[in-house]
Amino acid sequence: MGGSYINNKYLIEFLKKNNVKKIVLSSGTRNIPFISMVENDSFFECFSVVDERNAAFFGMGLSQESREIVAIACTSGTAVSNYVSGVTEAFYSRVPLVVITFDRSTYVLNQLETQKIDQMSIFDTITKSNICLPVIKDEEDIWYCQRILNEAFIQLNYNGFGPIHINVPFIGSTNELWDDSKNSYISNSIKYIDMVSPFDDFSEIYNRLMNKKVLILIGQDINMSNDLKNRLVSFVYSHKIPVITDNLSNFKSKNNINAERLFKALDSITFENIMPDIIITYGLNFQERVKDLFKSKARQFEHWMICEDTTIRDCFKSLTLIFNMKLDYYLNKMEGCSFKNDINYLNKLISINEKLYIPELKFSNFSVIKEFSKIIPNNSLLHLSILNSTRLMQFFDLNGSIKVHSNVNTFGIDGCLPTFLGQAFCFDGLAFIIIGDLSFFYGMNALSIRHINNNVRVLLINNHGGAEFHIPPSSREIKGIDNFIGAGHHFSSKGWVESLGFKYLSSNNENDLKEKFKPFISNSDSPIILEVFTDINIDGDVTLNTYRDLEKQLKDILK
Ligand SMILES: Cc1ncc(C[n+]2csc(CCOP(=O)(O)OP(=O)(O)O)c2C)c(N)n1
Repeated sequence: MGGSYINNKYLIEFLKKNNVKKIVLSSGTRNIPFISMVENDSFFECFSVVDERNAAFFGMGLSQESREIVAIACTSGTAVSNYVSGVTEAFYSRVPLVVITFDRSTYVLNQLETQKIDQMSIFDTITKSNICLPVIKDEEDIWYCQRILNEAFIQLNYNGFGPIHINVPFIGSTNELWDDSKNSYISNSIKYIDMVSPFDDFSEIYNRLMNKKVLILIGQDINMSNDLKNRLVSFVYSHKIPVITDNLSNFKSKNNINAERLFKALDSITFENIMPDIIITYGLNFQERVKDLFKSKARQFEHWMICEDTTIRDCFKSLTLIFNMKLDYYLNKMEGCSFKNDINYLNKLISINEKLYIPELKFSNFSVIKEFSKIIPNNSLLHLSILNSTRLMQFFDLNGSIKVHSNVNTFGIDGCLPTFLGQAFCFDGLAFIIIGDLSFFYGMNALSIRHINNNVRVLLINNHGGAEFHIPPSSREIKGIDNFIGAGHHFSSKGWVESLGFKYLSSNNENDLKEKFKPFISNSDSPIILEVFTDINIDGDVTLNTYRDLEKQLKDILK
């Protein structure tokens, strides 16, 4: 089977795995590889219907009476258009059809190629999933192809039945079909993703956990009730599971491991010391470095995700199981499970976590955030703006009563200030934002919103540019970094914020800052901004040196 046809091969494996035996085939060229494969495979029962309009209705009838999922497959062009009436009826009749359309290369749309139309837009409103397989050229294509096949087949019979559409571009010559030298990607195993619902029997899950090293990772979450938090704490204690978290997880337990300190200290070799067999994730986004390191070991562990919707988020390229349920259902279902993690694994991670520390820091954005992390009052709200404000605060463990937000999902510097002001308006207590100067000046118009209460506190770290771009060594190599990349400037917020009735405080050194923090964290009859000036190059150096220090600390700990 030639390289261009590997997507066909994967598609056929997914048909088999989902027990799709009946296939209605309509004659054509682009589907020759597929037809050759299925007609010579005894698993399939093939039907020939030349007219695609009849083929779709015929397939629907087969499915309705046999109660099986049925596939229909045709060539490109108006052959596909003729499927529309049958697939529309199947959609509204909730019949599980796998609609397979073969296609020319997606690059040649509108290029005067015969039998080439836009096949993806045709089924938008009448299928539960509408995917176009890649032509396989490398490992990334293999991962993507299998991921979207998993996505589509899960939709086929999840949350009600209905058709799915799979478009398969065909590139190359049919002669390659018999050319064994093009077999290079076939050896790759197929990775299926199982979806488990609260109604399923969990005994198989219990078995899969036995004798495995398990880690839990909690991503961004601001909605977990205290009751649920307590139940999750009991769960991780009784099963002896370490929990990787950051401040945005808004979850505390004695098994917590600080993601930022640990993962900044790890590299892909030292990571092997702590790699689990199974990582269970819950919540929204995770820190970048966590994703990078897990991806670097893709498929050497299993990723199980607890998640209320059916979107496949294969962020470590290792997803094998989705618990499609709320966290409390998951905890209920796990009540009968006697699994216990290797206690040495838990202890090792806790001990590393206790030993890693942030060294003494020169006055910089990092040191300002470190000092602030020590004094932020309990029961406050804290919004961390993109980028260093979020990243640097993650090195410090905040008190569990502080509610921590950040727009880390779209990661824009545009919305930090107005999002925070909305949150502060609804929050009963002091509300803080830590924000960089570019993010601040981007959103400063938001400060003129009339709905700002006296609980608002803005900690503006002004290093006159994007410190992100000043972390060496890249910053040293890029000439003129301040012109456009780091967008250097000499602005201050003073005039603007005072004109709006804010109390303005400023500082540029450690001792003075300690003094300024006192009114900043106290009640006041106006909102307050504290603008702290740091040096952007020192900020970059301090950040890099801290990363290097953590890496060294970890190597010493692991010796
Ligand atoms: C809307 C938007 N535009 C551009 C970016 C790219 N970007 C990421 S970080 C950053 C600089 C942020 O600088 P600043 O707010 O001063 O924070 P610092 O890195 O100095 O802490 C930029 C421009 C983005 N994330 N969002």
